[in-house]
Amino acid sequence: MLQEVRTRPRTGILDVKLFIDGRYVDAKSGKTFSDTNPATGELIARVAEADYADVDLAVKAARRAFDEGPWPKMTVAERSAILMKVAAGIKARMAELSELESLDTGKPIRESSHLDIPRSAYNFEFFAELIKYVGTDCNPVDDKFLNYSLREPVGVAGCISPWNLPLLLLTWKLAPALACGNTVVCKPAEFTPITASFLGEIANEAGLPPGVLNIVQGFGPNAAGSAITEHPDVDCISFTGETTTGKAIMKAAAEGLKEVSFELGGKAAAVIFADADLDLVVSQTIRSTFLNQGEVCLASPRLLVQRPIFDEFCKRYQAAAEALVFGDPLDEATSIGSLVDKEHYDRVTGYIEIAKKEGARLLFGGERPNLPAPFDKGAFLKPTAFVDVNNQMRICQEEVFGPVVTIAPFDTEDEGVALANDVKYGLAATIFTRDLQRAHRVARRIRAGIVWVNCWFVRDLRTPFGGMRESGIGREGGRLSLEFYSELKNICIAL
Ligand code: NAD
Ligand code: 6OD
Repeated sequence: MLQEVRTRPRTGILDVKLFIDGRYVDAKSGKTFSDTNPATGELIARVAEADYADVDLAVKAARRAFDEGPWPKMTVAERSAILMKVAAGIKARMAELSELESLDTGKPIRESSHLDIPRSAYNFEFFAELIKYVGTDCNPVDDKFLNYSLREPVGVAGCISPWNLPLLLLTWKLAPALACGNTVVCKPAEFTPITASFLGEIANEAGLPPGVLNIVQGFGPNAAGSAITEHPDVDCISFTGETTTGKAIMKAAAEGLKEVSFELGGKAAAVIFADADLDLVVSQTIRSTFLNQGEVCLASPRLLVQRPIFDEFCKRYQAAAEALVFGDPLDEATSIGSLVDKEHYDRVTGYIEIAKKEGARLLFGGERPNLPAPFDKGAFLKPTAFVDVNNQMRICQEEVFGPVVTIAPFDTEDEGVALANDVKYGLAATIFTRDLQRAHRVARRIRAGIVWVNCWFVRDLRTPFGGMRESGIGREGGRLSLEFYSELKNICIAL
């Protein structure tokens, strides 16, 4: 089976197929698309390109596995044990998957091997464990009637994920969906198809019945993505990606009144008060702006700094940003890698030009780093910061999704909060202060689903995760994920 999926990294071009009904298959049309390493521009994989016909096969397989197969009927303990084996299968391939995730995205290996792949395994462990402890209510009316409720799987879940944390964000959906007893048709992003394709062989080894997990590769609009969202036999849709895509998917889902869970774009602020610990602020904002090349929905590309420390912050932040190490993403010493793709690089650098035209002043960055071949052809971009901005500029309002930030001063707490809230997004925010009362006060006033105080991207999978306003619909995490992927049914018994 292994040979069908791909050859080994750096020994040839990978052959990524679709995984339908427990088997690796080509697209019915025979079409493939190219997947390149963005750090070098080299071709790394030929990927089977699914369209409506392939998605229909995948949905039929998932439907059959749900209606006739053992998966939804298994005991929770049996399902949990299989999902634990999936986690073990990911862990057993930790080095290989980390390397492939870095090759596919351009991210440093130290991130894929410490964040992406370990978290992907943990997503399965966490939900395999959690599902064992959820129960439902019983409401006895009197001695004549008894109500009890059951949580049942929704059916076939459609899961569509983006390219920035490919396996992490896909498994964040798959693990709870499967734990609840659903079957799944999923589609990874077209820029990053590789690591997801391994889940097929891992699932087979773990004993997941055929048809329970189906992986289609391909594009979004009018292609594999739309085919999932429009398919009448897909019962719910979990999507992570851009806000505009979320709007298109919502329209498609409305036709079948499918439930949706959306984790969408962000434009978070870090609100930095003058009393904050500046060493901590610099180390955390360097992470929150340049981790994963700034390609993180939770990133805080709007740095709002109280005026007394503005100049000092800018100086120290610039020094720390310029100390980040570019290089081969597979080198442990590399701390900032390549953007995901040349097309995305053009989009991000386009925003740098827009910001200049709008009158923002470039403080640092804005160009490619000098790198030796073959990385001279990669989509690398230096950490970039603009000052002298006003909040109506596009660079302050639109999601750039790259290592490009704005730094703006504020005077009062009210002003800091107003600036933080003055965007259409509401995913995350970070507050830096030593004043406990202010921290609580400001956290409550910020319109975002996730607020970190004196830290960033600290995750506990039990906590609610999701965005307000144009950053999403619904919350996932812990029991909330299990609620999305299940239907509550009440049964009333006359005694
Ligand atoms: P994207 O919306 O372009 O694509 C995401 C996925 O949707 C891909 O698999 C794509 O093929 C598919 N798709 C695109 N159009 C579709 C359509 N019409 N119907 C069905 N599927 C479709 O997003 P991206 O560029 O891959 O990812 C970056 C975006 O994701 C950013 O906006 C980022 O903020 C967001 N994101 C959000 C979170 C979160 O938790 N809120 C997490 C990660 C990324
Ligand atoms: O940690 C998570 O569960 C999560 N969904 C992270 C999203 C990061 C966005 O880029």
